[in-house]
Amino acid sequence: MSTASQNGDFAVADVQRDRLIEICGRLEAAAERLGDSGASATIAAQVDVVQDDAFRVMFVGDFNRGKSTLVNALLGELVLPVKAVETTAVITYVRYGGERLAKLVPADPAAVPVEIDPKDLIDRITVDTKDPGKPNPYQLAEVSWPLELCRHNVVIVDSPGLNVHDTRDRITQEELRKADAVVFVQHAIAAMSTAETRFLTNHLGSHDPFFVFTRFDDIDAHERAGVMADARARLAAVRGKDVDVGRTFFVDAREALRARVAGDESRFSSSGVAVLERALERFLVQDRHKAKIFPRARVMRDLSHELDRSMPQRLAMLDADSEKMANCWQEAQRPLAGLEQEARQISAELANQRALIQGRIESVLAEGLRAVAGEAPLIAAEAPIETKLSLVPWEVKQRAEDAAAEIAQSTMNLLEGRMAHWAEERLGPLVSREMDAVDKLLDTRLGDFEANLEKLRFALSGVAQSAAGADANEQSTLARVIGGVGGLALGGLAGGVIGARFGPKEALRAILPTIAIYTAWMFTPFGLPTLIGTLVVQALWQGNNNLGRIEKKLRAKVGDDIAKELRIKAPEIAAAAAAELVEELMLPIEESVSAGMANRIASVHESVRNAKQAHEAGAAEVDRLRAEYKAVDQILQQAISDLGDLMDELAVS
Ligand SMILES: Nc1nc2c(ncn2[C@@H]2O[C@H](COP(=O)(O)OP(=O)(O)OP(=O)(O)O)[C@@H](O)[C@H]2O)c(=O)[nH]1
Ligand SMILES: [Mg+2]
Repeated sequence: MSTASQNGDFAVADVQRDRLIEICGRLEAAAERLGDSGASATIAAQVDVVQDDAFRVMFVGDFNRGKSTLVNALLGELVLPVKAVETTAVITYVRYGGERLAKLVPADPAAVPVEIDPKDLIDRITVDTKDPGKPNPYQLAEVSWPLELCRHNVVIVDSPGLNVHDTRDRITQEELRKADAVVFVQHAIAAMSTAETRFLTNHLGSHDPFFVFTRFDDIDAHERAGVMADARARLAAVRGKDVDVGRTFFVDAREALRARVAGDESRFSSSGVAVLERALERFLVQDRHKAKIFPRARVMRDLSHELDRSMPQRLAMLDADSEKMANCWQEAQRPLAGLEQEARQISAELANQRALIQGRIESVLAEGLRAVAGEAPLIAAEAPIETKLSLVPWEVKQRAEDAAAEIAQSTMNLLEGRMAHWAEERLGPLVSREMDAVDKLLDTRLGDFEANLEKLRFALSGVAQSAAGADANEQSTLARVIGGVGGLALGGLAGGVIGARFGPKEALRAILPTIAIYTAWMFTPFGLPTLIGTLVVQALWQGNNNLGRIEKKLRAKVGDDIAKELRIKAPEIAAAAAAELVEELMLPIEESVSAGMANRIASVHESVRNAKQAHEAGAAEVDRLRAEYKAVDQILQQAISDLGDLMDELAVS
């Protein structure tokens, strides 16, 4: 972004990220020196995630709205294809790279990605105007470019125009789930078309998009204030609340691109894109940066506390003589077996919970689909269409079929919107409640597990664990460490669910794409028109010449048929969507909980083995290990304090 700010906010965020990585590096080494392989693997996994974690800024909108022009303007070069017709055919990621490279990922998962000359990129990812519907052989283009903006871990995502091809729309919707910031691009001269309104309602409900209106240059100066007010009012009508003025931008994207290419910063500034750029930057380095870094820092601090608190027990095991150790180990066998048993039980309870949640989501979803199906006749009676019925003999059938197809499509579109709304109202809160319940279950059960683990460690060392960190309210429970680490490391939707709880909005972001994909499947029209065309022809044959009445009948028939068909499909769709949702929400949690408990048990074994080996090797080795533990303790204390500083800084900045 602009040179001045590059050295500002992004630099601060970069430094904080690097500090977290550096502290994690020290912690990993400390865990290794303690011989705790589970902890060191956990920390290493966190470092990998923090290192790869990018800010994804996704540009979406109908075709030809200026998405690629805007992205190029941010990049300062004509990297992506820009044309006055439907253009972008493939989702494109732009990342930082020292060299200019482009890679195409084939749609066929068995095929390997191909490196291409970036100059050829435009040819390869541009829609074939002779056959726009032809699927592009690639599913993704990845561009590396030596751009300052992307150096700060920003990945820019350009997407194909919406509402032209179903498959491209579907890919875009999936991609939205991963976006940190969404830029919804429209024309200032015709903001919020029916299709755009639908997209905003159905797919952006859980995002706070940046709204960009291009082609502001096409509007006469004296009309501009009116156009801006109108666009904002339309947005507010759909969002159901006033849209933050700071989230709407009226720009001349083409001018911005030209100015950037010419290196003319003042022209770039007056294009309006500079303001957008700064707003995006602020959002990324403030809101998103904190949302990404803070929970990781906290989980690392909790883990450091956990390691630190085991220190007196480790030392006590070194102080004991080998005969006493052997006795303790003997004594510890029962609690150890108990702990293993408990771990199995907790895993089983989670699996149980998953089945319960799946059942609940399925039944609520089926109920919603049926309710929406029930609205089909009413909606079909009013659905807007353009085709007019005709009595001219050679037109009758075709017109009737066209009208029926249009009524069906228009009804389906409206129903899809109802479904999205319904998911937002009912399913979002349900999922967030269920995940809260999982959170509580983990709190209690992992709390028990932790208490038993502590008993075992006490049996082995004769020393109780020291109290938690200085802040009593921040006392780390195993649930928080395991839940936090697991969710975050897996990067899954579960990430924020435990440890740092998701609210209904995040739950929605997690479930809406899945619901949209399944409802789209449900609302795919199903061979209505032919049948209905014949019906109308019959009515006319029977001497019914009142077109108004015939259209009414046609609408009633279409509405009833849609309702019937949707009711038939509802149970199957509800079952499939619930299964997929629950798998995405719960499996990462289950895996991290099982692995976390197994790690704790393994760590007990490891600490006993280390003490035993030292005893066998003799007094010198025991002294060496004692000194080693004390050194590691220092490192842990320092890391805890450094993480605390970083968290304080993140909290106030
Ligand atoms: N006058 C004017 N033209 C613009 C503006 N933004 C984009 N254009 C032009 O609009 C056309 C479409 O721009 P693209 O960037 O290809 O649009 P897109 O949204 O990426 O289109 P798809 O890839 O088809 O989805 C190009 O001819 C641009 O030069 C603008 O703000 N003002
Ligand atoms: Mg484009």
